[in-house]
Amino acid sequence: MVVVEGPASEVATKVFKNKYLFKLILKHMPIFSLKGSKLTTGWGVGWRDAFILMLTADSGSRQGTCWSFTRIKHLSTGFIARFGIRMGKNTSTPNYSVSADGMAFVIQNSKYGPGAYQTESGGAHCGYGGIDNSIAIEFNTYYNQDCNDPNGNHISLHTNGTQPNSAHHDYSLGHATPSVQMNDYRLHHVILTYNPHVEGGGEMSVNFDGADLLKVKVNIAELLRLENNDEAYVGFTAATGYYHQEHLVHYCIMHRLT
Ligand SMILES: [Ca+2]
Repeated sequence: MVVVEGPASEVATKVFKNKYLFKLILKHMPIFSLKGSKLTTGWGVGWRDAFILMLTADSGSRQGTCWSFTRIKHLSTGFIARFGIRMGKNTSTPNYSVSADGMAFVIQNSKYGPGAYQTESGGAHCGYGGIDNSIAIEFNTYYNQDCNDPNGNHISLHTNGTQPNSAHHDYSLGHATPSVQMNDYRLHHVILTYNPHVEGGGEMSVNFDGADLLKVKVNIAELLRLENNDEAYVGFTAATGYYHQEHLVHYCIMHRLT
């Protein structure tokens, strides 16, 4: 795998080889950016240096969520979300076996709205377990046997339709393992693309540090109960348990696809 360092825009350009198309997409105003979001719950959730979102500190039994202020429109016609995440411990001698649990990018139209948070206990659910009517793309950095995790370093797309979501892999539509340890406390660039216009009814794909890792057949408008068949809250969740680490989001920008 090629690890792409550098500004997010350069990473994105490498993903979207059709530069004309990419420019066309970016001409629209973003439908969501991290700065327009709202912290809703959790202990120690806050902004570091005014613009980096800290979902959990390096402390045990924490969970953090952050949602858009309002429901985001233009989801059902496709979107591109670009975000930078950093997980791990601020140490030069990392011990991944005691660095947990992971975070998720979540789209939800829960009955609790922007008050939705993890109702499952423990860090294993990455802050989204129990949120109804949601889809989560988790960046899971700890092996939990009881969740049937494939390993301690995987990206997985989880949903239970309109019912409460779960980090158990019975609810995974697909997973992949990056070649780098995700919680190495370095900034990693993610591009999540949702395109409902492909054959078969829709596709979500995850590019991690410039490498296409995961592609899953899914149609969110059919799977979830979206407001006006189109709108939902978007944001991030994270959790720690007995073991812990920092979970940070450096940036997030979403554009509509069409
Ligand atoms: Ca786990």
